[in-house]
Amino acid sequence: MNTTIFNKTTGWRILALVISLTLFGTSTVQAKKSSSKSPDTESAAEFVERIQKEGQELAKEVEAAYWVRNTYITKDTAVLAAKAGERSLEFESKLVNQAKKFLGTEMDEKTARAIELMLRGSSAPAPDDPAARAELAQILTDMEGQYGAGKYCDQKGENCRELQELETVLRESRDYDELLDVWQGWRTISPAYRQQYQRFVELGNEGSKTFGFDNLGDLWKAGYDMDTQEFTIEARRLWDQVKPFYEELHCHVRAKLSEQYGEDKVSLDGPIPAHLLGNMWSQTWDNIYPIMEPYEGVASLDVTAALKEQGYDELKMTQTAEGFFTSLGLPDLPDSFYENSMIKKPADRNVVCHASAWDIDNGNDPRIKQCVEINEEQLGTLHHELGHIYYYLMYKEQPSVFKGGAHDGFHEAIGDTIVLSMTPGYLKEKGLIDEVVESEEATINKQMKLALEKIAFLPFGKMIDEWRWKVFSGEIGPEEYNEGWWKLRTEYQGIAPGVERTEEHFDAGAKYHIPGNTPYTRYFLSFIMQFQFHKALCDAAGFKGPLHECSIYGNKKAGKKLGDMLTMGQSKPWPDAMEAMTGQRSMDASAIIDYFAPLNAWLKKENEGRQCGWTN
Ligand code: X8Z
Ligand code: ZN
Repeated sequence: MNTTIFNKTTGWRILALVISLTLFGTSTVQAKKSSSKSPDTESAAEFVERIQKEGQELAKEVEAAYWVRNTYITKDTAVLAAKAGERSLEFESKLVNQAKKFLGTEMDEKTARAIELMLRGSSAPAPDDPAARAELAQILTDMEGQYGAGKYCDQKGENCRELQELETVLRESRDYDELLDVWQGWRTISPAYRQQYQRFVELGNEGSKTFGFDNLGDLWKAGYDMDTQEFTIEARRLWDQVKPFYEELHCHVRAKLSEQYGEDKVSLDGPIPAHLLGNMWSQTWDNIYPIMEPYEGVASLDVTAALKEQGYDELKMTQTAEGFFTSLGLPDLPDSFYENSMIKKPADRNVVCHASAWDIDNGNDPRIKQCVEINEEQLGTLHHELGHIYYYLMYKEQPSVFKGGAHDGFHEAIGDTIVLSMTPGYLKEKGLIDEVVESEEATINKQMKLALEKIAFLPFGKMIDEWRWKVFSGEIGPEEYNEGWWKLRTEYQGIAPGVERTEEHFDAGAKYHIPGNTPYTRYFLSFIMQFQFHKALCDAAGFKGPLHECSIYGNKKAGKKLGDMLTMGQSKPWPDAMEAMTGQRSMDASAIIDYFAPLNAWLKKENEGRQCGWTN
């Protein structure tokens, strides 16, 4: 998401580079030699100008190829996308070699920032070699396509089901064996590209070395305006802030699931079977809220039922999300958004259904791609995607090198911040619930539902890249991908597979962002920062009560604060954007902890006498 040429929120963006900031930070860029001309006599500023122009030209072709590939998976679109990817990688290699020549030369601050950004942000750098570039582009195209077209069929190869159908079972069924069957079933799609992933790691690591990094993990960590070591410590600090609360939630959920499925299936001191949490990857648990509901029937918040009853379709869902943003004083979406987006799953072809937002034609043709279903979760995802779109629209006038989130976690946090304002009061106004019940019990119910989404996610958000960082550094070798994966799943999330897993499997690969090669720490950061942002916007709106009751819907002051931050793009280091929005210069989990204070206290009481925690 950071840099220049091609922007989409998930997937294997390859046109941007990362070089360690410790090596090539602004001050180094500005220091030393007094000449601002490269050996070719082009000044740094002229170089930046030229590259952005060239990049925009190339982007037209690349964007078109990727969009078609993602919305129409065939052998032919694979050829087009892989070719486009190859050309991007070639451009990237050229760009980096040229940009490096300016390091250590004198230049103005803006140009220095631009060059710094050009030299960081790639999620898949290729070795500087045409054959390796072609191979890398091919592998990435193939893996994403295989995931997108993945299906679980019966033993005769019939009755095939796609991911969304399997997810519905995970969401709705309470039958242990049926759940386990679809859970295993989806994981039959990924062993096919385990070898390719291994090769991708080799190529990506080699590419990272060309740019001054030991491995791809270090390169990814360099996107945060701080030293890579410092970033690792920072992420760990945030996790430590929220971990005790997660453990309380885990303890309670395990006890309830044990009541539901029996102690023989869910032991009271071990990890929770991964297929019982209502989600294919156990990443959010709000689908099992009905089992967890603290006070039965109090202030029922069945938004899904209301959406269905009221005949919401894909368009109305999208317009509802847009309506929140415009209520803040942000602009209407351009007509082209509705003309060109894909919001409905096509019946006749394979597409990559995993939702994403695309900044096509420099902010002039922003689009989303989402196989919208009519339920509450998808309404949330639409707000999430529009958060990306509004970022694109607001930083549209920035030079293309500054188009990007302050860091990638910022980009992920915008839409989710808005969703935190979808309070019972807001839902009532939209006719999606009948009445707002105000009581302590209602508060606990609502917080439980949200915690099952937001708190349950945190260790998952953290462990995915923990696994990749280890894979990239070689600490987890190719022969132990699955063992390493489950070790981290158990350590962080306290979950375990309900059936034996071996190195024949490739369970990491059954999560989109692995074959799609999208870094994941951004979501961990986002889930923490969105509460920080929510608090700041509620302050701007002059809200005085407890944070979980605040909605900024319709508040122009909050909208201005948000809009101003979005407009900055990545023109400044992220602490500046954070300060503009919150007055703080660092990421901080206090807001998410404060927000959930009532539930935290309730859980502690519930867990009295229970043995919490698990052993690996
Ligand atoms: O991938 C996404 C978005 C697109 S950027 C739909 N998310 C993560 C996921 O689905 O795993 C949003 C939350 C986490
Ligand atoms: Zn996103």
